[in-house]
Amino acid sequence: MFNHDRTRRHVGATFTALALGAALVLTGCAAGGNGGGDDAGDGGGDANLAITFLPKNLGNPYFDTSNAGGEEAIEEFGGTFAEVGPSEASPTSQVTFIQTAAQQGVGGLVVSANDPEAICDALNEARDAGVKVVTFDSDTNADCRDLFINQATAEGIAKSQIDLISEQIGDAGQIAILSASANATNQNAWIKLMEEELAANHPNIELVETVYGDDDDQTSFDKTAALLQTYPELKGIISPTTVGIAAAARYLSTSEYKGKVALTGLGTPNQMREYVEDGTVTAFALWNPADLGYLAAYATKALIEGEITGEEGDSFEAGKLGEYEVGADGVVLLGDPFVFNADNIGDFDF
Ligand code: RAM
Repeated sequence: MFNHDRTRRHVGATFTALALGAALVLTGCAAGGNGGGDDAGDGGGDANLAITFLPKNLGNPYFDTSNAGGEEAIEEFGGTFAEVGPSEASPTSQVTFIQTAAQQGVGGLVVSANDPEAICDALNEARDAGVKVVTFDSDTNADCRDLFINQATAEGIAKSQIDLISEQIGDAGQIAILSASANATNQNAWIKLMEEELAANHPNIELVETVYGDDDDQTSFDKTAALLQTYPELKGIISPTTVGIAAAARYLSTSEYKGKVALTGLGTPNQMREYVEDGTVTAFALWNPADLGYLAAYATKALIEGEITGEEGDSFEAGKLGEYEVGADGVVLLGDPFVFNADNIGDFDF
């Protein structure tokens, strides 16, 4: 499912995106001026193709990669890319960034939400001011955005997580979940479905606790240590966050639990490679974050240019990814989750 050449290029693009995003913020150019129409290049007549990406927080390689995909798309269609974001993934930390982008007159905002409700007023004010709002990765309530670009179905993600841990612990014993922030829309949806999948099909697996590392490396590391101390019988940990799984793997890899307590979840190949190679982790899943950002950018363009309104059945072209259709509740689906293991991890570089 991955285009290897493209994912390789994105690693280089990641640094470019960060540097460019920082430069735009520092010079106050993120919005492309009043309305930004002049900056839209040849991408659609008078359309304001100044598009700002707002991740849950900065400094997470997952979002570096997804936003580099967005930047690639925006360059293709002649818009202006910017990235801004808070240092902490807390419920309201994105509000001021949304307000600033709206004041600057961007044409579109692409947001991964830390909370389904907390940024809604700010997003709707931006929409009232003419900004198209697309959530990606982690949604808000559906009435605060025009579209949600979903990486994979929540059911598919939840099932892949439970299948992986169940294979790794022989379908029996205690497990825990190390999540991102407590309000994260995406992780909470996946966790709820994981609980349902456990109840329906895995009677011998007991979920003892879900803890929150806030998508912060040190907090996630400390929560892993605490879990292992609290539950001496623990057989496995699922961490459905790229920050959490990498921190948990780092803890396990030098501990007495390495190879004894299973760890799976959602991770990036580059962050997990050493832990797959040293035997701490056998398999984990993800989608292609660069494609997610790329698709979100093209969807935003289609909204800005009035090609779609976000109605079910609307369809649009997403460059090299081809044509996509809007489903129920304004959701566009990227594809299926993908499982990484020792046999294939060498093929990926993001
Ligand atoms: C982290 C973030 C993101 C999530 C991935 C799997 O990077 O929480 O929202 O989709 O993990």
